[in-house]
Amino acid sequence: MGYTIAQKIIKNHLLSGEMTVGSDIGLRIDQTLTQDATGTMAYLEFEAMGVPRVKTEKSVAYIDHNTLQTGFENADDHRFIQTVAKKHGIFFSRPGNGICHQVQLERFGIPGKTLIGSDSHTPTGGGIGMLAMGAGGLDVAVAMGGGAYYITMPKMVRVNLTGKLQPWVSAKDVILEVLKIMSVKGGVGKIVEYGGEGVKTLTVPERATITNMGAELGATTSIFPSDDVTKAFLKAQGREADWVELSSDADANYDEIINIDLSALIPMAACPHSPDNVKSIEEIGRKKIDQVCIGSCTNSSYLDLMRVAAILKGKTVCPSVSLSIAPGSKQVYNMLALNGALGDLIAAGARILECACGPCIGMGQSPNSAGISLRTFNRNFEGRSGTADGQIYLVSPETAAASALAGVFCDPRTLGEECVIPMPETFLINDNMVVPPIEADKMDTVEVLRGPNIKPFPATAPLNDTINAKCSLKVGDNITTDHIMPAGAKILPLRSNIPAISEYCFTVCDKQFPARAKEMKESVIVGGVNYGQGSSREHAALAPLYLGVKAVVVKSFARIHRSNLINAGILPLTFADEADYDAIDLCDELTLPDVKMCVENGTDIVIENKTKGTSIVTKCDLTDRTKAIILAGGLLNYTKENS
Ligand code: MIC
Ligand code: SF4
Repeated sequence: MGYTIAQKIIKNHLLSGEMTVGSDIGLRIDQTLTQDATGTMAYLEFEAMGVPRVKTEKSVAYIDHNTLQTGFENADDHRFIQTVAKKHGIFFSRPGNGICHQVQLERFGIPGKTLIGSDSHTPTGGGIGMLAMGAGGLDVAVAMGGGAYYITMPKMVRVNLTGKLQPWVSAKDVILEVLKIMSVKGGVGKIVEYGGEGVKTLTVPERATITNMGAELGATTSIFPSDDVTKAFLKAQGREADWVELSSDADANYDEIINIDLSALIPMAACPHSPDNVKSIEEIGRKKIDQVCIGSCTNSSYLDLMRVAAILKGKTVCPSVSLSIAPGSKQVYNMLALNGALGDLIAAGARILECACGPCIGMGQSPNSAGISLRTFNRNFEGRSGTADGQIYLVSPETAAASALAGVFCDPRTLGEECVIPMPETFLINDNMVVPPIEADKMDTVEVLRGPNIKPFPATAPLNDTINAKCSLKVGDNITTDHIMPAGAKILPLRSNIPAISEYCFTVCDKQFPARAKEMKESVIVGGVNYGQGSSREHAALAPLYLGVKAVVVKSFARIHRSNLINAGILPLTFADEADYDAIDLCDELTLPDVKMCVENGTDIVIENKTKGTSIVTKCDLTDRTKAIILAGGLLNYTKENS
C-alpha cells in the first residue's frame, strides 16, 4: 500500500514508534522557529537544558508579536532573544523583518523537511510541502537540543480539490469552506492533505493561507504537494535548489475524503466568535461595518496586498471605516513600496502598520465598543481583539478591501472585472534583517542580556501519591487558550514573567480565578469538549501550574494544549462518562487517591468528590514517555533526569 505525502515525510523522520494511527511517534526535527511571545520561555528552557549549540539544520528566532514597546519589557525580551540566539546557533529575524510564518515560507522552508514552531500557525509551511507543526516552547527547546518531537500518529484526511476559483473568490474562502465542513474540532488527531486537479491552480501563498488556517480545524497539520508551482515559488525566492518533488502515492490510503469544487465556492466570512461559524457574504447582507484589518500570517502575502491595492487604487476608504494594513514581511512591504502599490494604499486612506502580528493578537487597533471588524486573520475568539464586545468576522483580502470602500459587507464579485496579479518571477531578496549566529568557537564571547522582566520558569515537583484539591473553576465547551491566558497589548509584555501573567489567567471567564486558585493552594479545573483549542502558548499551562492547578478534567482536549499540560506536569484527565461533567461543581473538595500508582500502572483515575460523597472515573491515556514526564513533574525535570 502506498503512502500519503505526510506519511512519506514521517517515515523519513521516524525516530521511534510505529506508523499506525494512535501510536506515539518520535520525529527528527530539521527546522525550528520561535516567536517572541513564546520565545523567551522557550530559550530559558533551552538554556536550562545546558545544550551549548542547537542541533537542528536551521533554527530561527523571530520578533513579530510583542512589537508594541510601551515599556521596557518587550524591548528587554527582544534583546534577550537576540543575544541568546547569537550565542547558541540560532538565526535572529529582527523586529521589522516580518511575521514568522510568512518569512519562514519565503526564506527558509524546504519541502519534505520537518519544522516545529512555538506558534500554532506553524503549519503555514505545509503550503510548500513541509511537515510543519505547532508545539509548546518546551517541545521546541527539546527539538533545538536534538531531541525528538512526539505526536500521536494522526489519521489522514484528503481534501480533493477540483475546478478553479471563480473571479474574486479567494484561498480564504477555501479554508472557510473546510472549516464549515469539519468544524473547529474536526481536525483533532488528523493531518489534512490537499490533492486533486485543483491544486495546481493555487499559488504557494494561496496554499499557505489554507494550511495556516488548518490550525483552526484543530488538525496536527495540513500539507500540499510540492510540484511545479512550488518550484516556481522557490525559484522566485532564489531557492530553486531547495525544491524536491513530493506527492502522495496513487494507492495511498486516507481515513476520510472531502471533495471541494473550487469553482462552486463563493466569498464567505467566519462570523463571531468562532472560525467555523461560516456564512456567505450574500447571506450576511449589506450590514454596516466599523473597521477592516488586513494582514496576519494568514493573508499578508505580496499577492494578497497587491490585490487589495488594485481594489483601493484611486478610491477612498469609507469615512465611517478604519482600515489598517500590516504587510506580512519586509519583502512584501518593500516590493509594494518599490512598485507604487504602497502609494495606492496610502492614498486611499489605509493606516499602514509595521510588518508584525499587530491587531491579530490585540496589539493595537482594538475596534470600538460592539464594533464590527472585518479581518483577514484566522481567529475571531471573543475578546481577542482587545474589545470585549467586538464583533470580529474573518474574511478574504478581497472581501475586506471591497467592504472598506463600501462601509458595509460587500461581496467582491460586485466589483466588476477581476484584477489579475501575476506571481512575480523574482521576489526582492534582501536578508539583511536576519542576523546569523556567532561561530561555535566564539560563543563564550556573547553575553546573554536579561531584563528585570525575565523571571525563572516556575518550579515543578514530581507527582504526589495522592492529590487533595478543590475545584477552582468549571468552564464549558471549546475553551480557547485566549480564555485561559489572554493576550493583548497589556498582558503580552508579561510573557517572560509567569508570576505576573498568572494574575490574568482565566480572567476572561472569571475575574476571581487567580485569587481563588491561590487560596485553594492545590486545585482542579473542570471543562468540556475541545478544551485548550487555539494557540500553542505554554503560558496557558504554566500560569495554572503557578497557581497550583494539579489536574484538568474535561470531555476532550485540543492537541497542543494537552501536550503543554503534560510538559508542565499537570494531569490531563478526561471523563470516562461525559455525563460526569455534572458531578463536580465549583469549590467541591476532591481527592485523587493513589494517583501516582494509577499513572504508573496506566489504570483509570478515580476522583472522589468529598463535598458530594460521590466518585467518578477518569482516563489519562499516557504513553510510556508522557507517563514518565508526568511522574517527573514535567518535561524540564524529565529531560534533566534523562540527559
Ligand atoms: C496566536 O495567534 O494566538 C498566537 C499569539 O500566535 C499564539 C502564540 C502565542 O500565544 O504566543 C499561537 O497561535 O500559538
Ligand atoms: Fe501572529 Fe496572528 Fe499569526 Fe498568531 S495568528 S502568529 S498572532 S499573525
